[in-house]
Amino acid sequence: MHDYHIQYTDVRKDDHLAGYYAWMNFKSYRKIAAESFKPFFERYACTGSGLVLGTAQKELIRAAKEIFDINPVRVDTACEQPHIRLTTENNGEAETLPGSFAIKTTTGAITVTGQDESGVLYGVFNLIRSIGLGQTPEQAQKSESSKVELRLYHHWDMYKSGESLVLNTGTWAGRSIFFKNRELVTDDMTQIRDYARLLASVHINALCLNNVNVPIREMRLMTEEMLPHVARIADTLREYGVRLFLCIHFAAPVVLGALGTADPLDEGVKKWWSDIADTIYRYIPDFGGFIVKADSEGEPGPFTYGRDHVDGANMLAEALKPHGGIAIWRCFVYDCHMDWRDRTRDRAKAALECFQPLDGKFADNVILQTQNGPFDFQPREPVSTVFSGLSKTNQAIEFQIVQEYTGRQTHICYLVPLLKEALDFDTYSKGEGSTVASVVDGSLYNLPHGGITGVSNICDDEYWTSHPIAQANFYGFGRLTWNPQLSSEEIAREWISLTFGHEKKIMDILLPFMLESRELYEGYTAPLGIGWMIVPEVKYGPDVDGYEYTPWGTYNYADRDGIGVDRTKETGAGYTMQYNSPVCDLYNNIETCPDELLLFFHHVPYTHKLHSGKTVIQHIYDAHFESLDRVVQFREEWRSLEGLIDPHCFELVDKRLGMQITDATDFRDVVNTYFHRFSGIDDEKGRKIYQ
Ligand code: GCW
Repeated sequence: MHDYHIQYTDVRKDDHLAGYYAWMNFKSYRKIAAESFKPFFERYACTGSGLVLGTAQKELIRAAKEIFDINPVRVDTACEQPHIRLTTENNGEAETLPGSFAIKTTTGAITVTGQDESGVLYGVFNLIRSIGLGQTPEQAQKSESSKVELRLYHHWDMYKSGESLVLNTGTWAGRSIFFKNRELVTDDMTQIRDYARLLASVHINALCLNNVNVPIREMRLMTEEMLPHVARIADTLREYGVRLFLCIHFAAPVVLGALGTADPLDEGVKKWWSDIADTIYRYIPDFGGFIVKADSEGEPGPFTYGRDHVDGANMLAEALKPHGGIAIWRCFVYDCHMDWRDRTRDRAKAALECFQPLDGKFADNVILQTQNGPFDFQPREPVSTVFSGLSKTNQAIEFQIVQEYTGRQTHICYLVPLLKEALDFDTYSKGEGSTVASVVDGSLYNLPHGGITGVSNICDDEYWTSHPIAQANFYGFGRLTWNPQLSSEEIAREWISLTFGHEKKIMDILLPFMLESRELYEGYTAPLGIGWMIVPEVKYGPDVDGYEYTPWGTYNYADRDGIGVDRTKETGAGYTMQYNSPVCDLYNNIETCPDELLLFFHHVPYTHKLHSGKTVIQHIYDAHFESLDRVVQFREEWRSLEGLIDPHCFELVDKRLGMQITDATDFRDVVNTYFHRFSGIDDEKGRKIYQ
């Protein structure tokens, strides 16, 4: 059988290629940089002091050197010659939310005002980005802030992912940058610092170090044994204004603490966690808090002790509260021992059924974190109903930036359109305009906390993300966490320009393909919102029935007549009714349900006509043939860029496109043959479907 395991790229740390600096390779901005910036970069002034402000100055100096060959001189603020002025004295120039900044250009100075030190750093990065985008000092002026308080990149890393292939746990991206040779990195922090720089450049302000599944070695990260080392990482991240979080294991008091129980209402357990928190904050004074996967896929939780999620989350929140920490509690709670024979139960309904009754009972330093869709990061899912159903609880949305289910860092799959769909989705929970973005930034219900989090696609390779183009997902995630209003195209344009320069031909070829790529992946994998037609465990490669008779609750119910899951109120599981009006009716009604989600909500015959005018079976054939054809065509287009792109990157992408084509061909043939055999309906265009 074809090997669908992760294909790593080579680690080439010796030559720091452009890929390592990603979109922040200042030297590559030289070609486009406006001369009119130069006089300003001769000098700089800085009001205030502090660690992050120091970083902002370093980055400014680095940009001056790498873009303009200038060693800027530090002057005082009274300087009358052109200079760049950094200041945290915010007299209304910048907004007051943390991280806000303003850039203002006059003949004498470009002033970067931050509401705080991070604001100055973000302002500096924006100024430099403007240069990389070919703007003038006048065009670089702006004032920005973000309502999204928590912008967190979550490393699902583990000790074991430091060296080996990872299947069901660990990072799906490749080898960990934090755990190397089965040890936590404790000495040279250069790579982690370079990474923190990339995070801050897109204004990500938090990082979680370890996987949501927490084996014993990772449990020890929060103990005296490991904290000195963890603190070194936190110290490095802090230079760029990034706070560290850790995932914890709910039963740690039993496993590590030798208590007989992890009951959240037990006084001994409470004290144990509170001592743990005190210890952590001694080493890491700005520690962000805990992320918890509890009572989920075998991870322990409060249910064991007859308690609920409120008891569990609030107990941890109480331990963190005196230090200003937050407990992030995941809503990925469902029965993973389902019976495919039992049609009355539906995994999609589980999260809201579990958490809605608890709305309003969580402490105000608890955030409930829900995946964008009700299942598990499929290429297409409707938006989770948890965002529509809670109004009194802080919420965060969790995306998967690593391509566990979207092409395994081997296929080009630009995920920003998927993220946008979820953030722009109207929950109607307070009438029209109640977008998910406004739920998770806390503004819709005026809640104290909220956030956007993403499972990181970073690994230890020369491009950080295995596939060079997957850097765009890291970049795009960060840009959207700061400003969910940005468009997918704007972000892709920025990324392409900053990464590959300003050659028009590159933009003309790469941009349209990136914007289509998620739908292409969807097109040759699973049709119309059904998902899950993949090899279990590796979660990659075609296997239509792979999950069909498993306990995971992820079925397609295909038979000779039709396919899809009936989730309607009248004849199905009723998941549609968890949405607010009018969304519930839109999805519940087969006439109005959007094509791309049809099979998620309805079981239909293969001959059912879509809004597109095609039948379902013809759509399946067309999508599989055409999506693959487009990738093949793109490879030719990519090859026409030879000479315009760094040769190593050019070849790497070309090679990966070859793998994408091979695997998409497998998908096309397996899925088409499967449904042709089942339905007996021929492709109306007479293309080759194997028997
Ligand atoms: O479906 C599973 C993924 C796991 C992940 C889990 C989760 C880290 O395959 O890799 O665990 O979801 O989101 O908790």
